[in-house]
Amino acid sequence: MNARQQTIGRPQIPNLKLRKHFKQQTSSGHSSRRSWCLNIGAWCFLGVWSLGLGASAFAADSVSFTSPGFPPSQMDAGGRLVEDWGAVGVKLSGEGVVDAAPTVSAVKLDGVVPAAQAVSQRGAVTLKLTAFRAPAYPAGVDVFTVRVEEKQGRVANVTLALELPAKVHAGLRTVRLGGRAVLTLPPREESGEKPRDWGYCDEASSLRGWAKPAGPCDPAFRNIRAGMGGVPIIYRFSMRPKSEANVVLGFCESHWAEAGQRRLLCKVEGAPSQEVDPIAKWGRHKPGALLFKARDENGDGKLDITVRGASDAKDKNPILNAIWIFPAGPPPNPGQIIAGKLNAAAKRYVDVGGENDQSLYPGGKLEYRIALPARGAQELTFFAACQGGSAPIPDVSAWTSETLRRAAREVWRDWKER
Ligand SMILES: [Ca+2]
Repeated sequence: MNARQQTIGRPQIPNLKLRKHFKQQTSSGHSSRRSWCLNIGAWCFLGVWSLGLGASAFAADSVSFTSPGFPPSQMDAGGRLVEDWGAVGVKLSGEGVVDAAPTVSAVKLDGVVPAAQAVSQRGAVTLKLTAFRAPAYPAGVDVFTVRVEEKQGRVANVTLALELPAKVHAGLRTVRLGGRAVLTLPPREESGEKPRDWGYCDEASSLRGWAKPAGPCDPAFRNIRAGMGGVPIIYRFSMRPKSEANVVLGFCESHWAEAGQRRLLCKVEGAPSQEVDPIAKWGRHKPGALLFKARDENGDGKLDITVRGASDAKDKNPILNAIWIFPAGPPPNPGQIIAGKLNAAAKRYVDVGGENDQSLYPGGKLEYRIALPARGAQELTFFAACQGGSAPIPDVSAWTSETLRRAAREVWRDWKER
């Protein structure tokens, strides 16, 4: 099964594991925990309980929540979501924003999904953090929603910064710890961060010196970006709306020796898609170039370039070595481009994965600038990896806030009816 097959479709409930887990929990559980739990219904036991066992079940210092058959996660007294990889919290700042400790409690979403919620009155705004477990195969996903509401009847500009473990690496849409995706971020467009004129906007990796081009050629052929895990490589370039350009993509395959392993689907906006097997077309270690008559088709002033691995290829990880963008007109000579003799004539020359490459967004701090109208509200939703699992990667996973919420609702309704 590939990643996509694993993460779409109806939720899969590990029934056998579920029964075993439930049995273990109820037979070994703390007696005081068990007594209140039995009072409010055994199904709730796996959902939410107060960790402060002396306190009432629905107003706690910290709150655990889960989905049937999964080990629980926790929201701590500070409203931070605590996972096996670390904790994620939210820092709010802005004019009229004051500090205040949250009230953390157990709530039910849609009347059935156990969740933890932290609410704090922060002067100009109310901050509400909600977390629940969705039964996404195989380890579950925690959905963490940050909601900011304006309360004083005037426009509010606030900045919301994510607080994460020091060792994480933030990409465009995921935060990773080592090779593990631990947090899925909302689309970067929602951050209020201004994009650069051009750059990559994907979950691919830059690999310097990966390719070993044979013979003299442009040095850009030595470096690549690679879509490990089958993620696409995506670039975006600003251009005059509706204008045209000659776009050249450069490739050099140095891993496979035989054709039929890695095939690439290349889409440049405004031009017909092209599929290429670099070994079949050019050979191993042989630089090659594909030409596209590009056009800003949707008139948004940006040219989108996407390279994907063919879904039925043995190796689904796409690679890309170089990009040239030339003015519209007669097509440039591929041999001269490969030799690096037309770089000066190009409007953009990108050593993909190399020296002059860049991300579309400057990155750095994970901050979201939120402009709230009077009495307005805004939500940002993050997906967190649970114990033994990873966060869904956009472009590979089909999970959305809506489908995760629906999956949680269905599993708890089914569980309740047992
Ligand atoms: Ca466009």
